[in-house]
Amino acid sequence: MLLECLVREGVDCIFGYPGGVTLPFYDALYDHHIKHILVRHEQNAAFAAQGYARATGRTGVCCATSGPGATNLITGLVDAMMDSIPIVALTGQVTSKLIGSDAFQEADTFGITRPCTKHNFLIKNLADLPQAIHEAFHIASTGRPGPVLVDITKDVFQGQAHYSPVNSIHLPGYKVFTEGHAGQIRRAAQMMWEAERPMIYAGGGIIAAGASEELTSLVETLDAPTVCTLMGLGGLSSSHPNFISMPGMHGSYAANMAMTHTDLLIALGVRFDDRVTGRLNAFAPHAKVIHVDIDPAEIGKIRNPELPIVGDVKRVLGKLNAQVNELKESSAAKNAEPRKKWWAQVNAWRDENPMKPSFSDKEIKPQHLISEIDRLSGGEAIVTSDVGQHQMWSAQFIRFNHPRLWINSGGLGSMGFGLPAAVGAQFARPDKLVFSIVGDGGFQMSIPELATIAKHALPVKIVVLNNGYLGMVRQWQELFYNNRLSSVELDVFPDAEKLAAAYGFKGRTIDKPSELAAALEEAVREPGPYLLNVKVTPFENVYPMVPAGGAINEMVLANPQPVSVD
Ligand SMILES: Cc1ncc(C[n+]2csc(CCOP(=O)(O)OP(=O)(O)O)c2C)c(N)n1
Repeated sequence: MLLECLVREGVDCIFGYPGGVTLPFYDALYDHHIKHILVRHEQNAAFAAQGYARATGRTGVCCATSGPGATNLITGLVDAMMDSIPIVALTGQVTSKLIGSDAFQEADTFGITRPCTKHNFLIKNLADLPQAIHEAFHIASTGRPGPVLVDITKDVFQGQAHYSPVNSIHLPGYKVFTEGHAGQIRRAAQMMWEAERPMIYAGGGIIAAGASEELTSLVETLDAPTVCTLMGLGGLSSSHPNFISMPGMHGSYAANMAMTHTDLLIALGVRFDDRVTGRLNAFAPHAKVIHVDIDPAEIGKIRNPELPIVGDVKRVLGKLNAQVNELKESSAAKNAEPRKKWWAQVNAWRDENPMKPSFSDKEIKPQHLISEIDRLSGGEAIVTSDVGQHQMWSAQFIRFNHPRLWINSGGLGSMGFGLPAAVGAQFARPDKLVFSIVGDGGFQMSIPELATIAKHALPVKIVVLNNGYLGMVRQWQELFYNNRLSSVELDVFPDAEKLAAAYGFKGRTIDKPSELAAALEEAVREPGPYLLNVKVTPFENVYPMVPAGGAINEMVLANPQPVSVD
């Protein structure tokens, strides 16, 4: 019955790990056409399900047994919650009569996951199962997407019943406002033409709603400079002339200066994250704010907008574009002159401090590595990253010409995300070139998934940006803790060639700039997986950088002083 529900929800694969309580489910999976991908740790099942969901927009599914299996999922659930990613997690629970008796492998999964899921269910009666599963998929994928967990007791797993179709879903307490208020949309269009220095701040909501086309149309009609957040990269093509890169802590100079000087911030599917705003009382101080979001709880959470619009950003933008176009003829000329000046100023900021990778002919600069990956991708490859310096350099220097190419853990910043996310993304998009860019720290958190990659011969190109340190933490220790490098050195790292060979695929370590291009090309040419360990300059910092608590226009643009480490 459970599998029939999943089939009807369009599920084609599940990432999971079995155990005692879920044995009956795994028995049913034995000869079922839904693929089960055996990962090597439940956390990675949740990350792989996310990789699948982030690459496609479809709901990813993961599965774990009771107790430790379920608790191992938690980081992946919180991660999906923070980034609004639709996944359904199925967990086993002890027999309903034993709940509360400290039975073997009992954990209060329902209680534990309450704050880290959009919704969760505990199913103790077989008859409730189909309704709950269909509701879970509905809740995960509608409104603001997110993780939903269904905890199923062993007696329910052992039960037998025929599936009777669930024809309707009634959730009286769950309301999704998609359309946006017509009057507010009209007012927003007027404000957009009244502004002298408008700019668009586009986030992960654009990707979730599939609103890239509508966004691009607004950008072009208004001819506004546009930033995409870490979660929104690819929402507007990075190659678009109006794209002025990412804002925030490691955002571009032009993006942060424009945010500081705009008089109308058009915030679309964003949540004013602290990594974007910096010190709040200095954030966009001259701007009126239009905030479009599907989640009413986001409106005014961090910044009170002058004009809120609650709705699906795709639907709202569709209507807004019509209004903006309608008003264009009567309004566009009015502020043409100040808008021209605004663009001249934005372009001057771009020229003043462009995002430029560094190169050296002695050692491989991390930015050089990332820009070589960008060259091979041409804005078209899927790139999953882990968390740290390599993630920021990837966001700065890799172009994403479409949505759903850039897959990273934005809100939670979970190390260990990159590799399992690549597993999910490559399963979902076998046609795509998938790079997994990981640090030497995060890679060692997810090494077990090399087995999953090998088992399925997934042609993921794993690139370790190996700086010998927990680079991002080392950077903070250097800049804010007097360069006292405490517990950040990673001086033991496996031989990449031997490690890959142990799993049955190819790998290699390089450390010379002259080897870089050819080594990456070789990795891409290889039909199977490839592990490329790239030894880069150890003490490179990510810039620009807004120090924690600083205003975003107070960026540090380069190393303040030479670094000495003894
Ligand atoms: C699970 C987890 N633990 C700790 C951290 C804190 N943290 C953020 S970045 C970072 C360093 C990452 O080092 P590495 O993977 O080598 O990447 P690099 O910064 O060198 O590119 C750490 C420890 C985290 N984000 N996630």
